Amino acid sequence: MKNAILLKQENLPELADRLVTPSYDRSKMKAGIVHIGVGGFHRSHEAYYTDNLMKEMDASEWGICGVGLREADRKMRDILRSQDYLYTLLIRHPDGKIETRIIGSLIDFMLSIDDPMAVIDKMASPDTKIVSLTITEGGYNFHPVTGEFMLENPDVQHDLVNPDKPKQVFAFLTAALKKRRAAGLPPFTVQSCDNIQHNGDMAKKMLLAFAKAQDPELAKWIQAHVAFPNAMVDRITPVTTPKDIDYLRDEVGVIDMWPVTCEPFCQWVIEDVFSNGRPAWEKMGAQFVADVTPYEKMKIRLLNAGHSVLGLLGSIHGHETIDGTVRDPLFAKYLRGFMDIEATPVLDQVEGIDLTAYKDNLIERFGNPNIKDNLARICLESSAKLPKFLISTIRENLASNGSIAYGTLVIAAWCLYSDKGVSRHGVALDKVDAMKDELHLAAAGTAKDVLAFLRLEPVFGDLANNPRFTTLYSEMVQALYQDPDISKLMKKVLAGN
Ligand code: CS2
Repeated sequence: MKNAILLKQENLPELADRLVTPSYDRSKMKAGIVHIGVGGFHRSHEAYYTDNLMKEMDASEWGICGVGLREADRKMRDILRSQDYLYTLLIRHPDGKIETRIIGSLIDFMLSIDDPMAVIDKMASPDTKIVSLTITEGGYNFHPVTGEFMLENPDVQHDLVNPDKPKQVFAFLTAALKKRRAAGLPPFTVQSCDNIQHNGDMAKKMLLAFAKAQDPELAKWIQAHVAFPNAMVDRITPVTTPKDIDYLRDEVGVIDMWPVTCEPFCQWVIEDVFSNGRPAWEKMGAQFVADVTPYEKMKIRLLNAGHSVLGLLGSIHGHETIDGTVRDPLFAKYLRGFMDIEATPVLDQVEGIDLTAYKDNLIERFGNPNIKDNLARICLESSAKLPKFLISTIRENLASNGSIAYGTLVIAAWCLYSDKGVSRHGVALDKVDAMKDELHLAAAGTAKDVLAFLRLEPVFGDLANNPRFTTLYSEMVQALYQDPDISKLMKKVLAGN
């Protein structure tokens, strides 16, 4: 292999012989989008669609300025800055083919902790037309049971009295919208790209709650003028590994310190309501629809919940990746049973979508042997994910007298996972969760009180009071504590249906 070349703007002409590079003039680009939360997913999805568009037509007003709100974002900022905000996307196909392309749509990156005012000014700039978000399910600061904004959060309390030095996202949006209104500028659109049903409505509710507490007049203006399109986003994007970096250096000849790997599949369904214009993403395959509800529910209750089913059961069993787990026939059968018997009956019909084909395709996507999606990534922040992905399905089945066994076993496995934190072989599991301590404490009470885990009201609400659920859960959790070989219980669930 020829000498590897550093990923930088000035090296793009030379790199063009080795991989696909941005063919457009990056020097002319302005940041029409400010994006909060630049992780792998933003870089494989929104930034990818936008890069595609830039290749196709003049979309220079839609460059992206990334924003990080946490100290943990510094490394990404430093690496991207040193690479002129360029990075490589490795699209790994199931047959082993790897497409490599350099994405050029990201043109800047700011860290709010270094200079919060600069971030507010950027959002308030006339160039900015959209502020998009991937702040994770937990980032919206809503109470998991009541769904209300949690004003008592210490960061929120801080932000209410420090509007010029905010910490959390809703204070930045509020401060920037205030400036725009004062300057007579149209508001930007707030575009959520997180896996939450009605993510736009959720962003709106949270922002209005904060703005109302800080400036009720402004809240009214936001309510009347700011658009919050709901959207369904989809592309499986595992955590970048050193192997990705080595592959690019050794096989492709580009030195990129933080590339992104993803699957070929990509989907974005968006409601077409924008307050200040939008890129023509539909030219690149995004679907603009009047109502995204059925699409988002289908995706969250099948794909994300399917991930959680494999993630928690697979971790306890000693599997490591999604593809490895779904290739185990027992797990594949269980996943399909969960999807067909528990998730599908509570879904709405999606016009033009064949749910059977969608599920077949999901199982194929999960099985892509070149996407090594670690179960640890799937299980992280389960306390924010499961209420949305899985517990809602259990709840709806309880209401309609539908089957709950598949989902209930996942909750029992989550209890064991939170309590013991090891697979059945005794290998430690990597637990990352904002509620890690509460989860552990609650789960550890199981020996004395079999429903102890369910008493974690912010996660389970009143499920502990539902006799049909608690009877089954108690049986399962007791059996699992006696013998952590989850496959036995999985077989039992399968046999019962
Ligand atoms: C995963 C998602 O976070 C999770 O548990 O299910 O990150 C999933 O990979 C994406 O939503 C795919 O679009």
